[in-house]
Amino acid sequence: MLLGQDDNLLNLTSAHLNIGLRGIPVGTCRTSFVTPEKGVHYCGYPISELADFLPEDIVYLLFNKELPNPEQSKEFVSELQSRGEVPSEINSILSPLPKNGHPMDWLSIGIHSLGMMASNNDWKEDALDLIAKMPRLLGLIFRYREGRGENIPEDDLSLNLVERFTNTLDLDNVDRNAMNKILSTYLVLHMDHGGGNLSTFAGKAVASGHATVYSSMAGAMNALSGPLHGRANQSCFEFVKKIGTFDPDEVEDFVRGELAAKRPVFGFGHAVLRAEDPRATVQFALGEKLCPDDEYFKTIRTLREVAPRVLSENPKISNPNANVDIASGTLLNYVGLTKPEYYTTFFGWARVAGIGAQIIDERVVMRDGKGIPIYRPKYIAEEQSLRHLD
Ligand code: CMX
Repeated sequence: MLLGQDDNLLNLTSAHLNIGLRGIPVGTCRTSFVTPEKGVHYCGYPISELADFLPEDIVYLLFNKELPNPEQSKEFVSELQSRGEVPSEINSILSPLPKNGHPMDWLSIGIHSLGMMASNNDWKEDALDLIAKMPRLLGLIFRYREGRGENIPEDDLSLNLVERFTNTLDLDNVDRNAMNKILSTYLVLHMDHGGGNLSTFAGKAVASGHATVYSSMAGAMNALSGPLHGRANQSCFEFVKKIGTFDPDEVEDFVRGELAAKRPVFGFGHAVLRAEDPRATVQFALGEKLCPDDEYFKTIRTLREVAPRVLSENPKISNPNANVDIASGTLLNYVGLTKPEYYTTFFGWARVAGIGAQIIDERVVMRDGKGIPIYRPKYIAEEQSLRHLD
């Protein structure tokens, strides 16, 4: 495969340094790729074709590179159920954690702790076990962090992944079916996004030193927690709440005001996509069915009309269209998951599947099963660091 013209593979110059490896090929990805027009594809399927599948089926796809038939799907749901038990010791680890700590920090600690208790030191076993344990772990994190550590329902291992989370959460006055549907779609849409996004790359890099899947995934979650990465979905819903109107003229004034103040218009723009993210399109369609009259949904519906037009006025902005984060917070809020600081944990929950599958590919499939060596990119010494050399 031709990657460049010289024997360094690329015509690298100093312009390629200190830019976060942007555009520099590192490896191949077997689970997903992103195109400018259709966004992410999982194992060749555009995401818009997968949105209504059960999350378990998409985990199967990412691990096996093909969709399961109905029998395989049933078997895989049972397999994950059989791996789902979370050791009870996790309760005494989570319960004293600082309640004002960010939920992503709780998630990282939770995953690391599970690893100390449950790792088999086997890439695939650990990845599947962690996927199976995530709903209970996340449910417990919500409960302890909210001070609801009493009377937690037993983990019902006959349920599917999403149902096990909402069963542990056990919120009053919510439509559990609507919550399950929104979460299922959310998980499917967020499971994977190519090989080079920061959290996936970080997780694979940690795994390349043969840390366990749990340690690697805790590292990936730390990477995901940053406001420039996964935490954008939290910021996006906070932004929508701040707008406080769905009147097109007022929304336009708000957008222009944000741009004038040099603040981002959240929910719009993308590094790779050059059209509306199909994951946004799917979520808008869901919202039109579920909550067309919700005040925040009305705001994002207006934003979707107004913001691309205003952003297009700036030729520097490569994609003025809606991205995945525009609608997810509004939908989660509508079904009763009202606190934006938790939204990145759902992103993390989903990504455990994609990152887990990619870790397995890099550890035991690629290079005829030999795996990728430990990551060791090259850094060039700067003048200052050479100062004491003769
Ligand atoms: N609001 C304001 N300015 C924006 C913008 C937006 N929505 N989208 C792009 N720009 C600006 C960039 O900040 C950049 O400005 P500078 O040249 O001053 O640095 C310029 O337009 C060109 O940017 P770009 O090449 O079009 O896009 P980038 O790859 O640099 O940035 C992204 C992509 C997502 C960070 C950016 O569009 C943004 O900040 N969006 C708002 C935040 C957001 O919704 N993030 C969630 C992303 C979801 C996802 O990645 O899937």
